[in-house]
Amino acid sequence: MVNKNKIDKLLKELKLSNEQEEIMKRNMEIPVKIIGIGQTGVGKTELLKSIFRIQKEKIDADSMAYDRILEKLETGSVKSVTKDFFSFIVTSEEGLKVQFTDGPGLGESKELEDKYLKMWIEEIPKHDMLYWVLDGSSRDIGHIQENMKYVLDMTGYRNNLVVVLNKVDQILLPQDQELKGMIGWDTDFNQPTKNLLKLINHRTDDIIEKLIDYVSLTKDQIVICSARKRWNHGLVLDKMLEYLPEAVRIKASLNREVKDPTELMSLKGKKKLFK
Ligand SMILES: Nc1nc2c(ncn2[C@@H]2O[C@H](COP(=O)(O)OP(=O)(O)OP(=O)(O)O)[C@@H](O)[C@H]2O)c(=O)[nH]1
Ligand SMILES: [Mg+2]
Repeated sequence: MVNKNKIDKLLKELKLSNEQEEIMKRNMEIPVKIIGIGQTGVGKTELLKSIFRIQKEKIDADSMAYDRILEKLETGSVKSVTKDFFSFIVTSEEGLKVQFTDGPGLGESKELEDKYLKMWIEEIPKHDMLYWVLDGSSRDIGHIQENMKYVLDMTGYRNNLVVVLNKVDQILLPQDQELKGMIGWDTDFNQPTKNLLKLINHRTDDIIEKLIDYVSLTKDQIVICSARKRWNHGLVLDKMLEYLPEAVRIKASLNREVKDPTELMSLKGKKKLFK
């Protein structure tokens, strides 16, 4: 359910016919659509599981059967598990509906990569925003730079992209530090130790620099997390909402308990909200 009060108030202000109002109300129920891409095994599916508590009551009845979603959200450390595209809709506590699409990972083999890239380029434009998951513990970025540039050139999603550096819990401390008994991941507090955080920042600065130069992204578009440890994943979702196209972003914020941005919008702008 979207936030009825705010929306009814807005509709009244626009003085529309009943028919127009019906269409607009229906448009407001359309979920915000988000899609995540990345190499196989980087944690695309795990990230989805960490962002949402996939509970029966939160899954939209008409999106997909709950058991089938769980089956689809399988993760695996040995071979690639996600074979095709599938979407499901989750409704947040404030009533924001988000449709997430997961898909097959890139880089499994040369033949599959070309086939999958083509499929992604067809699938991405059906969405409001794209996020790209990277293994933050790997330095192998050359191939990803190329894929990213290609996909962004083909789809034009540069300004509606968030890059997620996942698996930062797996970055290893230098051996001399380890020998001194220092640890990377603090299991008591489930967060990186100061030493690991320093390393994470160093590593991510390096990746960021390479992406900014080659793919023309900004530093602000990049966020770090560990999906498996459930660390920083909340920030990932916030960042995604931040990079939605403007009209969709305001539609999303209408459903969240934040100050209402529509108060300061022109009538023309308000009408656009319901498109
Ligand atoms: N340590 C650690 N492991 C992770 C993290 N995220 C995912 N994994 C693990 O990495 C493996 C692969 O994760 P998936 O979510 O299946 O990866 P994927 O990107 O969906 O892979 P495909 O479906 O093959 O494209 C699983 O064993 C996950 O539990 C993380 O942040 N830290
Ligand atoms: Mg997967």
